[in-house]
Amino acid sequence: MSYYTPQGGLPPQTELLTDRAIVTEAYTVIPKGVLRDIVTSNVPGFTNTRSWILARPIAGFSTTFAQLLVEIGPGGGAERPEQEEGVEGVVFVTAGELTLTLEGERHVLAAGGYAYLAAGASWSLANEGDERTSLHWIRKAYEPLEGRTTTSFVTSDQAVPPQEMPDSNGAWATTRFVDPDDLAHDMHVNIVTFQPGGVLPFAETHVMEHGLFVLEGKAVYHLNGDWVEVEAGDFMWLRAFCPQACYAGGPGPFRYLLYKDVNRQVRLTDPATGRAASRWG
Ligand code: UGY
Ligand code: MN
Repeated sequence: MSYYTPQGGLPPQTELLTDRAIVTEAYTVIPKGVLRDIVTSNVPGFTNTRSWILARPIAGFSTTFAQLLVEIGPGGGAERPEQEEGVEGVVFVTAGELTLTLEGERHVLAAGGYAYLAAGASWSLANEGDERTSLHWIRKAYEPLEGRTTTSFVTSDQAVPPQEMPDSNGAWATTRFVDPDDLAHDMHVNIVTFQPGGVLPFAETHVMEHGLFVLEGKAVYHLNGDWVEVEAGDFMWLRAFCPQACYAGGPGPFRYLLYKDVNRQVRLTDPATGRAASRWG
Protein backbone atom coordinates (compact mmCIF):
# COMPACT_ATOMS: atom_id res chain seq x y z
CA MET A 1 0.00 0.00 0.00
CA SER A 2 1.25 3.47 -0.75
CA TYR A 3 -0.04 6.80 0.46
CA TYR A 4 0.62 9.86 -1.68
CA THR A 5 2.29 12.60 0.34
CA PRO A 6 2.91 16.10 -1.08
CA GLN A 7 6.39 17.55 -0.77
CA GLY A 8 5.58 21.22 -1.46
CA GLY A 9 8.16 23.21 -3.37
CA LEU A 10 7.27 25.56 -6.21
CA PRO A 11 7.23 24.88 -9.99
CA PRO A 12 9.92 26.55 -12.13
CA GLN A 13 9.14 29.67 -14.16
CA THR A 14 9.29 27.50 -17.31
CA GLU A 15 6.25 25.36 -16.40
CA LEU A 16 2.92 25.64 -18.28
CA LEU A 17 0.04 26.76 -16.06
CA THR A 18 -2.78 24.53 -17.27
CA ASP A 19 -3.89 22.13 -14.52
CA ARG A 20 -7.07 20.40 -13.36
CA ALA A 21 -8.07 22.60 -10.40
CA ILE A 22 -11.75 23.51 -10.57
CA VAL A 23 -14.47 24.85 -8.29
CA THR A 24 -18.04 24.22 -9.39
CA GLU A 25 -21.37 24.59 -7.62
CA ALA A 26 -21.42 20.86 -6.78
CA TYR A 27 -17.77 19.83 -6.45
CA THR A 28 -14.21 21.08 -6.15
CA VAL A 29 -11.03 19.36 -7.37
CA ILE A 30 -7.70 20.33 -5.84
CA PRO A 31 -5.11 18.46 -7.92
CA LYS A 32 -1.82 17.34 -6.44
CA GLY A 33 0.10 20.01 -8.36
CA VAL A 34 -1.56 22.68 -6.23
CA LEU A 35 -0.08 21.41 -2.98
CA ARG A 36 2.88 23.82 -3.00
CA ASP A 37 4.74 25.82 -0.36
CA ILE A 38 2.99 29.13 -0.93
CA VAL A 39 -0.53 27.83 -0.28
CA THR A 40 0.19 26.35 3.14
CA SER A 41 -1.15 27.67 6.41
CA ASN A 42 0.26 27.57 9.93
CA VAL A 43 -1.87 25.76 12.48
CA PRO A 44 -2.42 27.57 15.81
CA GLY A 45 -1.07 25.56 18.73
CA PHE A 46 1.40 23.59 16.58
CA THR A 47 5.16 24.11 16.31
CA ASN A 48 7.30 23.34 13.24
CA THR A 49 4.16 22.50 11.29
CA ARG A 50 2.38 23.61 8.14
CA SER A 51 -0.86 22.51 6.54
CA TRP A 52 -2.84 22.48 3.34
CA ILE A 53 -6.45 23.16 4.28
CA LEU A 54 -8.31 21.08 1.72
CA ALA A 55 -11.86 21.69 2.96
CA ARG A 56 -13.75 23.92 5.35
CA PRO A 57 -17.44 24.74 5.77
CA ILE A 58 -18.71 27.08 3.04
CA ALA A 59 -22.34 28.25 3.13
CA GLY A 60 -24.28 26.95 0.14
CA PHE A 61 -21.67 24.29 -0.61
CA SER A 62 -20.47 21.76 1.94
CA THR A 63 -20.81 22.66 5.59
CA THR A 64 -20.07 19.71 7.88
CA PHE A 65 -16.30 19.29 8.05
CA ALA A 66 -12.77 20.55 7.68
CA GLN A 67 -9.89 18.53 6.24
CA LEU A 68 -6.25 19.47 6.73
CA LEU A 69 -3.18 17.82 5.28
CA VAL A 70 -0.67 18.49 8.05
CA GLU A 71 3.12 18.25 7.79
CA ILE A 72 5.02 18.19 11.09
CA GLY A 73 8.79 18.61 11.05
CA PRO A 74 11.14 16.81 13.47
CA GLY A 75 10.58 18.05 17.00
CA GLY A 76 7.25 19.67 16.09
CA GLY A 77 3.72 18.95 17.19
CA ALA A 78 0.97 20.22 19.47
CA GLU A 79 0.05 19.72 23.11
CA ARG A 80 -3.61 20.40 22.38
CA PRO A 81 -4.28 20.09 18.64
CA GLU A 82 -8.08 20.41 18.93
CA GLN A 83 -8.83 23.75 20.53
CA GLU A 84 -12.54 23.84 19.74
CA GLU A 85 -15.01 22.34 22.17
CA GLY A 86 -17.32 19.64 20.85
CA VAL A 87 -15.18 18.79 17.83
CA GLU A 88 -14.21 15.21 16.98
CA GLY A 89 -11.46 14.19 14.61
CA VAL A 90 -9.76 11.49 12.59
CA VAL A 91 -6.03 11.42 12.01
CA PHE A 92 -4.58 9.31 9.17
CA VAL A 93 -0.81 9.15 8.69
CA THR A 94 0.60 9.01 5.15
CA ALA A 95 4.35 9.33 5.84
CA GLY A 96 6.84 9.38 8.71
CA GLU A 97 6.12 8.54 12.32
CA LEU A 98 3.60 10.30 14.51
CA THR A 99 3.47 10.04 18.29
CA LEU A 100 -0.10 10.37 19.50
CA THR A 101 -0.62 10.61 23.24
CA LEU A 102 -4.25 9.81 23.91
CA GLU A 103 -5.64 9.98 27.46
CA GLY A 104 -2.07 9.61 28.73
CA GLU A 105 -1.23 6.59 26.57
CA ARG A 106 1.51 6.88 23.93
CA HIS A 107 0.95 5.42 20.44
CA VAL A 108 3.45 5.59 17.58
CA LEU A 109 1.65 5.63 14.24
CA ALA A 110 3.44 4.83 10.98
CA ALA A 111 2.08 5.31 7.43
CA GLY A 112 -1.44 3.84 7.41
CA GLY A 113 -1.93 4.63 11.12
CA TYR A 114 -5.44 5.82 11.99
CA ALA A 115 -6.96 7.36 15.10
CA TYR A 116 -10.47 8.47 15.96
CA LEU A 117 -10.43 11.26 18.55
CA ALA A 118 -13.77 11.74 20.27
CA ALA A 119 -14.99 15.26 21.07
CA GLY A 120 -13.54 16.29 24.44
CA ALA A 121 -10.77 13.65 24.39
CA SER A 122 -7.36 14.63 25.70
CA TRP A 123 -4.70 14.12 23.03
CA SER A 124 -1.46 15.54 21.71
CA LEU A 125 0.69 15.01 18.61
CA ALA A 126 4.48 14.98 18.27
CA ASN A 127 7.04 14.15 15.62
CA GLU A 128 9.82 12.51 17.62
CA GLY A 129 11.63 11.18 14.53
CA ASP A 130 14.18 12.67 12.11
CA GLU A 131 11.89 12.80 9.06
CA ARG A 132 8.80 14.86 8.27
CA THR A 133 5.47 13.35 9.31
CA SER A 134 2.40 13.89 7.13
CA LEU A 135 -1.18 13.24 8.13
CA HIS A 136 -4.74 14.01 7.23
CA TRP A 137 -6.76 15.57 10.01
CA ILE A 138 -10.51 15.56 9.47
CA ARG A 139 -12.57 17.59 11.94
CA LYS A 140 -16.30 17.71 12.53
CA ALA A 141 -18.58 19.32 15.13
CA TYR A 142 -19.94 16.24 16.87
CA GLU A 143 -23.72 16.03 16.85
CA PRO A 144 -24.63 14.20 20.08
CA LEU A 145 -27.39 11.61 20.17
CA GLU A 146 -29.14 11.01 23.46
CA GLY A 147 -27.84 8.01 25.36
CA ARG A 148 -24.83 7.37 23.11
CA THR A 149 -21.20 8.43 23.12
CA THR A 150 -18.18 7.66 20.99
CA THR A 151 -14.85 6.46 22.33
CA SER A 152 -11.47 7.32 20.86
CA PHE A 153 -9.44 4.50 19.32
CA VAL A 154 -6.21 3.85 17.45
CA THR A 155 -5.83 1.37 14.59
CA SER A 156 -4.39 1.23 11.07
CA ASP A 157 -5.21 0.55 7.43
CA GLN A 158 -3.12 -2.63 7.70
CA ALA A 159 -5.09 -3.91 10.73
CA VAL A 160 -8.61 -3.64 9.27
CA PRO A 161 -9.60 -6.06 6.48
CA PRO A 162 -11.41 -4.36 3.57
CA GLN A 163 -15.02 -5.49 3.13
CA GLU A 164 -16.00 -6.51 -0.38
CA MET A 165 -18.92 -4.45 -1.72
CA PRO A 166 -21.98 -6.49 -2.76
CA ASP A 167 -21.93 -7.99 -6.27
CA SER A 168 -18.53 -6.48 -7.08
CA ASN A 169 -16.49 -9.68 -7.21
CA GLY A 170 -13.83 -8.02 -5.09
CA ALA A 171 -13.32 -5.19 -7.61
CA TRP A 172 -14.64 -2.72 -5.03
CA ALA A 173 -14.05 -2.84 -1.28
CA THR A 174 -14.38 -0.55 1.73
CA THR A 175 -12.19 -0.47 4.81
CA ARG A 176 -14.56 0.61 7.59
CA PHE A 177 -13.03 1.81 10.81
CA VAL A 178 -16.37 2.00 12.66
CA ASP A 179 -19.50 -0.09 12.46
CA PRO A 180 -21.90 1.76 10.09
CA ASP A 181 -24.81 0.84 12.38
CA ASP A 182 -23.21 2.36 15.46
CA LEU A 183 -25.39 5.47 15.67
CA ALA A 184 -23.06 7.12 18.15
CA HIS A 185 -20.82 7.95 15.17
CA ASP A 186 -21.95 10.84 13.00
CA MET A 187 -19.01 10.67 10.59
CA HIS A 188 -17.21 7.92 8.76
CA VAL A 189 -13.70 8.19 7.44
CA ASN A 190 -13.21 5.04 5.36
CA ILE A 191 -10.76 3.85 2.73
CA VAL A 192 -12.29 2.83 -0.58
CA THR A 193 -10.33 0.46 -2.86
CA PHE A 194 -11.02 -0.37 -6.51
CA GLN A 195 -9.06 -2.94 -8.47
CA PRO A 196 -8.11 -1.91 -12.05
CA GLY A 197 -11.29 -1.74 -14.13
CA GLY A 198 -13.50 -1.75 -11.02
CA VAL A 199 -16.38 0.70 -10.97
CA LEU A 200 -18.66 2.53 -8.59
CA PRO A 201 -21.60 1.15 -10.55
CA PHE A 202 -24.18 3.96 -10.45
CA ALA A 203 -24.19 7.72 -10.04
CA GLU A 204 -24.69 7.91 -6.28
CA THR A 205 -26.61 11.02 -5.28
CA HIS A 206 -26.95 11.33 -1.53
CA VAL A 207 -27.33 13.67 1.37
CA MET A 208 -23.84 12.96 2.72
CA GLU A 209 -21.01 15.34 1.87
CA HIS A 210 -17.64 13.92 0.86
CA GLY A 211 -13.96 14.70 1.05
CA LEU A 212 -11.98 12.21 -1.08
CA PHE A 213 -8.20 12.21 -1.02
CA VAL A 214 -6.66 9.85 -3.59
CA LEU A 215 -4.00 7.83 -1.78
CA GLU A 216 -2.97 5.61 -4.66
CA GLY A 217 -3.67 4.93 -8.36
CA LYS A 218 -5.82 6.75 -10.91
CA ALA A 219 -9.39 6.81 -12.17
CA VAL A 220 -11.98 8.68 -14.15
CA TYR A 221 -14.46 10.14 -11.69
CA HIS A 222 -17.97 11.23 -12.58
CA LEU A 223 -18.90 14.41 -10.73
CA ASN A 224 -22.23 16.11 -11.39
CA GLY A 225 -22.22 15.25 -15.10
CA ASP A 226 -18.49 15.85 -15.72
CA TRP A 227 -15.91 13.09 -16.21
CA VAL A 228 -12.72 14.10 -14.42
CA GLU A 229 -9.38 12.24 -14.49
CA VAL A 230 -7.86 11.96 -11.02
CA GLU A 231 -4.70 10.45 -9.60
CA ALA A 232 -2.85 9.93 -6.33
CA GLY A 233 -2.51 13.22 -4.47
CA ASP A 234 -5.74 14.78 -5.84
CA PHE A 235 -8.50 15.92 -3.50
CA MET A 236 -12.18 15.93 -4.45
CA TRP A 237 -14.72 17.74 -2.36
CA LEU A 238 -18.42 17.10 -2.95
CA ARG A 239 -21.42 18.95 -1.59
CA ALA A 240 -24.57 17.03 -0.59
CA PHE A 241 -26.35 15.33 -3.52
CA CYS A 242 -23.43 15.75 -5.97
CA PRO A 243 -23.82 12.78 -8.38
CA GLN A 244 -20.71 10.57 -8.31
CA ALA A 245 -19.37 7.35 -9.85
CA CYS A 246 -16.02 6.17 -11.20
CA TYR A 247 -13.98 3.79 -13.35
CA ALA A 248 -10.65 2.74 -11.83
CA GLY A 249 -7.84 3.04 -14.39
CA GLY A 250 -5.07 0.72 -13.19
CA PRO A 251 -2.44 -0.60 -13.53
CA GLY A 252 -2.56 -0.83 -9.69
CA PRO A 253 -5.39 -0.33 -7.19
CA PHE A 254 -7.19 3.02 -6.94
CA ARG A 255 -7.62 3.94 -3.26
CA TYR A 256 -8.99 6.98 -1.46
CA LEU A 257 -9.66 8.25 2.02
CA LEU A 258 -13.37 9.10 2.16
CA TYR A 259 -15.16 11.37 4.61
CA LYS A 260 -18.94 11.30 4.96
CA ASP A 261 -21.41 12.65 7.52
CA VAL A 262 -23.89 9.99 8.61
CA ASN A 263 -26.54 8.76 11.04
CA ARG A 264 -28.35 11.96 11.97
CA GLN A 265 -31.91 13.23 11.40
CA VAL A 266 -32.24 16.28 9.17
CA ARG A 267 -32.70 19.35 11.33
CA LEU A 268 -35.64 21.48 10.18
CA THR A 269 -35.90 24.06 12.92
CA ASP A 270 -33.49 26.62 14.30
CA PRO A 271 -32.50 25.29 17.78
CA ALA A 272 -32.36 28.84 19.20
CA THR A 273 -35.76 30.09 18.01
CA GLY A 274 -37.70 26.95 17.04
CA ARG A 275 -38.54 28.60 13.72
CA ALA A 276 -38.74 26.54 10.55
CA ALA A 277 -35.50 26.13 8.65
CA SER A 278 -37.10 27.57 5.52
CA ARG A 279 -37.37 30.90 7.36
CA TRP A 280 -33.75 30.95 8.56
CA GLY A 281 -31.87 34.05 7.58
O1 UGY B 1 -20.06 5.61 0.85
C1 UGY B 1 -20.14 6.31 -0.15
O2 UGY B 1 -20.93 7.25 -0.24
C2 UGY B 1 -19.22 5.97 -1.32
N1 UGY B 1 -19.72 4.84 -2.03
N2 UGY B 1 -19.04 7.11 -2.18
C3 UGY B 1 -17.93 7.25 -2.96
O3 UGY B 1 -17.02 6.41 -2.90
N3 UGY B 1 -17.86 8.32 -3.75
MN1 MN C 1 -20.74 8.57 -1.96
